[in-house]
Amino acid sequence: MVDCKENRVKTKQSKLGRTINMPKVTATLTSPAISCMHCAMTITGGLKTIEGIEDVAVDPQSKKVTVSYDSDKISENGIRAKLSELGYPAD
Ligand SMILES: [Cu+2]
Repeated sequence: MVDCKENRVKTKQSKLGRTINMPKVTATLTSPAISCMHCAMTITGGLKTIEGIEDVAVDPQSKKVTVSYDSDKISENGIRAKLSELGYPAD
């Protein structure tokens, strides 16, 4: 009887461990200060130092920054704050 109960608890725990999925979010921000590929490289390099940011794509022509991130680790506001710090505040 006791063994049976323990097994049930173990099964429940492993199931919970499996269902944890990373909440991946993609945000697109526009920063008018972006003017060339050098800006794009500064932004990409700067944002990638933040834990939780997985992918950064900057298009100097449209002045858009597309960021994929783990919303458990960083928020869109956190990304905006970093962009401002780098000299490229988003609209
Ligand atoms: Cu530039």
